[in-house]
Amino acid sequence: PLPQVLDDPHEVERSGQLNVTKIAQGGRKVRKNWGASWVVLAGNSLVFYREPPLAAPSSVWGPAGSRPESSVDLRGAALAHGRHLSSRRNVLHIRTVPGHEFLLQSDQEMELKAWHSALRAVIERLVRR
Ligand code: I3S
Repeated sequence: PLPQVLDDPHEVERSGQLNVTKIAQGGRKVRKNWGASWVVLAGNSLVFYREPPLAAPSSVWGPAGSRPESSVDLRGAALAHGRHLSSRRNVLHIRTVPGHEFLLQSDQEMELKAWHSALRAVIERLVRR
């Protein structure tokens, strides 16, 4: 039989540390508050954790018992470069259907490009469903 993960709608597409700030909530601009988060892209969600997982790859959902700080539904989300929205380099801008907007940033260009591709692929796949 195929490994179960291939069938799992919550298969983790990507996870890693990024600098994150919310810039709008429900269409209303909010003050930036950049901070490092452990970010997990899985299923139709982007999930933010305060801390990276402690050790095992099986704990990509965060340390045992840890709850995400927040989570957004990527169905219908818009993804764009965020360079016009920040002085930082390598910035992505995500706007969700309910009007929550986030910037994701990494000092490592390749890392941010990989996130861009992974997010674009997931968002496109969700559109086709
Ligand atoms: O888009 P802004 O307003 O230029 O963003 C900067 C400010 O939010 C600033 O905070 P306060 O003005 O609230 O003190 C942040 O410290 C900066 O990091 C923000 O700009 P960057 O370019 O880092 O996204």
